[in-house]
Amino acid sequence: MSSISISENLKRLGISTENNGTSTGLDFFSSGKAIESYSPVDGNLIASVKTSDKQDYEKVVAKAEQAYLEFRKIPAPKRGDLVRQFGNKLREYKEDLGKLVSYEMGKSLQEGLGEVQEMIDICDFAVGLSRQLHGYTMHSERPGHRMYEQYHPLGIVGVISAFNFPVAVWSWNAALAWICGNVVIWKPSEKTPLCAIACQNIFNEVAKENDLPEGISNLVIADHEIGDQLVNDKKIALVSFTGSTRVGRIVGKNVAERFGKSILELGGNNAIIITENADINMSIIGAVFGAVGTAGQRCTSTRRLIIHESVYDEVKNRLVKAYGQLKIGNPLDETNHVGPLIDKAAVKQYQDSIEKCKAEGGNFIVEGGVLEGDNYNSGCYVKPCIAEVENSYEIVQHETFAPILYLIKYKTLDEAIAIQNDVPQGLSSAIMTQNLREAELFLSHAGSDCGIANVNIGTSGAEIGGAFGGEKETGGGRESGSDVWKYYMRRQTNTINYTTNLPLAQGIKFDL
Ligand code: UN1
Repeated sequence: MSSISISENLKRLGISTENNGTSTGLDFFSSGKAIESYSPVDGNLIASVKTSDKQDYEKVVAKAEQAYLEFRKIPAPKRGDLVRQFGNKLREYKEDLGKLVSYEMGKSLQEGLGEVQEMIDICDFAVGLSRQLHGYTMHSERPGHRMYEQYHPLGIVGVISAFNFPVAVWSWNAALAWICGNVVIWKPSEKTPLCAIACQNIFNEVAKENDLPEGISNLVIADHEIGDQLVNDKKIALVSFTGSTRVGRIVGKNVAERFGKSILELGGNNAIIITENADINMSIIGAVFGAVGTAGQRCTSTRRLIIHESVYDEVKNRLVKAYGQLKIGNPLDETNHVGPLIDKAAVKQYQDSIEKCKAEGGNFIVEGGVLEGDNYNSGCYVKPCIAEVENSYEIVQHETFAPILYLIKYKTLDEAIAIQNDVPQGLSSAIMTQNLREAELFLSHAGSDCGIANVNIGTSGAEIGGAFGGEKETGGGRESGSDVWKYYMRRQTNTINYTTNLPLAQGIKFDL
């Protein structure tokens, strides 16, 4: 593979190959060990990054606390204006940031640009929302009284994000948190620190141009020990965590223990039901993009296809043909469909899952394998594969972050829905059908048990306007659109007496 030049993009994003790290705006607090960011695209070292230690973390929190006292006083629509400016900067930096996402994380350039677009979209959404943070007014049972509720900011919002969406997930949280009057401390994945530094640098430009105090957007590049510190820190009012169910279980428990709030976005095990009334062309495109897009490393990736017996062979044959046409390679080359996995540990998990699936009786109709040779020097490129399985296999019940697609045959729609729901996770789901009855049953209370249920759309690629998240082991959290902003605020009920008497509620008499 010819060497990829990213240095100009890095320069424009304010990233040097040294001296990057934790930042509260202008100040850097990075006295920990350095970590190195290697690209899964070509295996090259991109830059080394200084991390924060425990004392650095405390300094960042102190800055954030200080900034919050100022920031909460800025009217919400004015905070919205700052987010508008941030969104405009993202428009300017879209190419550079999208390319960095693609190079540091390994997703296709189209998807890298799409991720930055998702950031721009949430900024636009948050700007509008900054004038709509409204509560209800209600009628008091007492004469001459008024009752209403209002929403106040929480304080410091901690965001712990994963490598697979190294910029967008933070922005969903940060844009809402900011318009709500909070300040944010972001601990990104150690696998994609440069994407995070680029975002912080872009925000810093807005902060500088508006004379904002340091500490509204804070970045902590650090290992999981500092992540634990943040999770257990009473000063962090809300922890928004995206990652595995295993870690999310600990985060949720520890935050609850100290009566903090959490938003958990954990594993998915997403299925598409393809009925006998499906548009097969559309189903194939939806299924293949869902399964191999981002090399199967989205939490919304399609992992299972539940196919009606009457169209099973047709779908299977067309999938085999489609997989035969997939081009795997450098994700910055737009003729390729599939890029690398994030690192060699992910490759090992992919291989182990294939072995486990085979041991349980899985029949691979498209074989997997690790690619070798000049174009695959990083050792992170794998072949997307397909296996016929039973839904009950242990490995099928489990989320493997890799392009492994499982096929399951069904006879009745009730059976298909039961299979779709019979996994511990509950993030995204879809049905491919042109039949109204099938679609409505799938969307009804007797249908999909997931946080996201689509008709004639795949499982991935949700728009930011809806609430994003899932049920069961996916954690129950919601991020981005709809009324999700309420998670980032505390609700207060106010009752005001404008009379000269003090009547008590519930008709209680109390005279002195
Ligand atoms: C994730 O994989 O963590 O719906 C987020 C999607 C994207 C977000 C995925 N909009 O696939």
